Amino acid sequence: MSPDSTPTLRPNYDVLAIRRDFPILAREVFGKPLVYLDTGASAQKPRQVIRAMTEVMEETYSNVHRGVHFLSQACTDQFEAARETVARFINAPEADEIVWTRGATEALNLVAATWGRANVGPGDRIVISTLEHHSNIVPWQFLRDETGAELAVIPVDDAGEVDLDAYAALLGDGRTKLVSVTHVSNSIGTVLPIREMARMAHEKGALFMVDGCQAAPHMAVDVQELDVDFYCFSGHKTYGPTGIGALWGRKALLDTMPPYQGGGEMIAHVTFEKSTFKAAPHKFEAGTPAIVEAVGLGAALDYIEAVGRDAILAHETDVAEYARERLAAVPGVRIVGHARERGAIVSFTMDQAHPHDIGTIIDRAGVAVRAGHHCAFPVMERFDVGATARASFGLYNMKSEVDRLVEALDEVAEIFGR
Ligand code: 7TS
Repeated sequence: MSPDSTPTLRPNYDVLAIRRDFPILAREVFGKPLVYLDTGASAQKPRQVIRAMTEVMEETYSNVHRGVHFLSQACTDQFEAARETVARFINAPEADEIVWTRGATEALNLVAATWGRANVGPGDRIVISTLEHHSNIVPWQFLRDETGAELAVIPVDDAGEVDLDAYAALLGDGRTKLVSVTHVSNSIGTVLPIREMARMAHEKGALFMVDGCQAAPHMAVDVQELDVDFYCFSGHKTYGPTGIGALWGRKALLDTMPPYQGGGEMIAHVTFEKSTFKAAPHKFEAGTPAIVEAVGLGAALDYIEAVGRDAILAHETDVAEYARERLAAVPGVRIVGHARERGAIVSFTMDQAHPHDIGTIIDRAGVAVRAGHHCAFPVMERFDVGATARASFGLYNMKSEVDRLVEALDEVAEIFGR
């Protein structure tokens, strides 16, 4: 089959117009047009986000929630409007259920530290999966070590799908207090059956948290339809800035959770004897927040919605599936992860070369992929690879860029000998 390297131009999906919104995509690397296939690590930023952040700093910037003056009010309105945008983006019932965090990592740590310490004790169990990023492993290890709880792991099969029978068995005895899993695996692309898994957890009285880092930028997320209890994601992976992310939690849960950090913004009243705290979400947001970044994230989510999440998913799936097909045909390439439901991530190894060598050589051809363990050591161990090369796709990628990747891999094969 001759590869079709033309961009996927659907009636409502003009990838070339989208690319023009991302200034960095026009640059060259080592004299070659940049092919950015590392959106899973961090997404590039459209002008709309850059402009929204610049405008805040040029026109309305001030600290939020503190001043009576014009700018403080204006900036607070923008900051809180961004919270509403996040709520709408994941269909949260109320904007007050959105807690600003630095990213998914902080959101996971927040839930482990506040909900966890208040609700988990010896003999209780937290369940995660083999597919987790380290940020959905380590905070639960802290909690386990502090409380004497057990941390159990749902295994995955050779395709990279979670073993639902093993999961059911882990839930069986009713000791599981919380299940926390990724929506989409960052290392091998598996999409987890969140709705089904949340239903199973709830039937056994456990809460359900989702790390939505690799899902929020790529597919429609509806926390009410998924019927989960906590959901989090990072701004920088959703075409927004670094330093900002969001945690959604059911109001009834957030209301009963103790604060995370102490400081300004989160208190109702302070004396040296005792402090009282604001209601959620503010009790979890000590200190001056990432104001400009929150507004930037709001602009990024508006951008994603304007392109259309169903259209993005269809486009990215098309490009990623094309990549799987073309990579599988490269001699010596082994794709890791073959789940039936998969996101826009393709992880692979090559007989001839270490992933770091692959990444370094193709970088010279302008192609940026990530090489390493992807902060998911247990996945590497499960699939018996030390590392993989990973191409991860965003709404701006094209099939012609996959062709560039494959051409660059030919060069790797030449250097290392077939
Ligand atoms: N969870 C998942 C599923 C992730 O992919 C990442 C980052 C995180 C959590 C942590 O996000 P942060 O924004 O708080 O750092 N993943 C990756 C990656 O795949 N390559 O670089 C970072």
